[in-house]
Amino acid sequence: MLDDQSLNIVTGPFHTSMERKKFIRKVCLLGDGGVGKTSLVRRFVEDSFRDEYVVSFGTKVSKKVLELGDVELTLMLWDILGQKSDDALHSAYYKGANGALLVCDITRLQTVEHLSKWKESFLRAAPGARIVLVANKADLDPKINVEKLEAAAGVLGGRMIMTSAKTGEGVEAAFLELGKQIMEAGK
Ligand code: G3D
Ligand code: MG
Repeated sequence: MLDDQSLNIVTGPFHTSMERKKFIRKVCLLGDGGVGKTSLVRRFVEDSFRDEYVVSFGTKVSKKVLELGDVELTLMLWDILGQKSDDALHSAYYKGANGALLVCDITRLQTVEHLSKWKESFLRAAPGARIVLVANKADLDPKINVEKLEAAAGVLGGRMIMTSAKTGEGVEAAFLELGKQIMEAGK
């Protein structure tokens, strides 16, 4: 089958620009207060962060464009400023979400224990959304052993991506993984 690229070759140099398919998807940041959600978004979005956000009702929305092969994927990143997984208002923010980063902090066991609650309430409002698990603050001494993290990840049905919003380790990889999963799910 001919794809866009092979068509360009057939039709010669006058049609060399690759047609990009554009998508916009909504992503939520989930996890206890202080795990590093806002810091991860800031690290990922970098300099455009200051220009591209809207604050309303305790939610900050920033934008990041990913290039995934011939797909241009715009992620709208919803950073909910509330701190508790059982906050009834959250479900309104989750509606229409295509994915979430589910974030814990490797220096606080409680934040790992609360992940399933965040996941449940999110999926109730956004069934079918994709979730990527993130263990943040990898630059600090872990207070949770690897086995415990792996066990938690197993229960939640994925693997944890270690990140540090401080050094940047794993941050791009985590958002990229989510972007890919969202595009896969949409096929
Ligand atoms: P939240 O949005 O999930 O509530 P924040 O979390 O992004 O506000 O981060 C909470 C605190 O953790 C902040 O410190 C922030 O600098 C710190 N933090 C976030 N990510 C990392 C990380 O990867 N490594 C380290 N060492 N610290 C991190 P303050 O002192 O401002 O409260
Ligand atoms: Mg925050």
